[in-house]
Amino acid sequence: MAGTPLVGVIMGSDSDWPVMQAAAEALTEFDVPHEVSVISAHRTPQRMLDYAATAVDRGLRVIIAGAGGAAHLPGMVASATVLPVIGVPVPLKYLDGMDSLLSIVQMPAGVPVATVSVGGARNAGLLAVRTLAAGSDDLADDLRARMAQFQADLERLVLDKDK
Ligand code: RP5
Repeated sequence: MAGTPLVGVIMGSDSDWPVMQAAAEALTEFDVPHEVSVISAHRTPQRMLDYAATAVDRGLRVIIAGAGGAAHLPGMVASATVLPVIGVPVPLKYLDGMDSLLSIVQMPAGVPVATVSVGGARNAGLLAVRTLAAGSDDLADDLRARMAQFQADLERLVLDKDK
């Protein structure tokens, strides 16, 4: 997507992409410039720390981090950046994603991760849009208007079924 990325979508493995692509799709729907990277807390720890340390200077404003199993990526990234981090628990073959959920949501005080539901990558993308919409620049004004329209459309989808 054109423009300096404002949102970084990262995941522990390319095997997470079938879940995580919904986050990127939501950002694309709102024309939010974003980047997608595979970064593993366990397999590429230095890459993870470099990514977190340079994120602000590269222009990122929100990071969406998805991982499965022993899902340490969102929390570790949150510990190494001041940006808001949205965690996506990716469900794997065993334990129905409960391992991923608990690994991401049970953060120690002082290091927040905004955790969405298991597999909830679309909501992660929408939450990133809302985070940007909370600003006071032209982009925020535009995103607030578009989010209001999105919500009205969502409501209409339900009400139209009452015929
Ligand atoms: C986690 O291990 C990744 O986020 C992924 O969900 C899981 C399995 O990774 P692969 O073995 O499929 O590469 O770190």
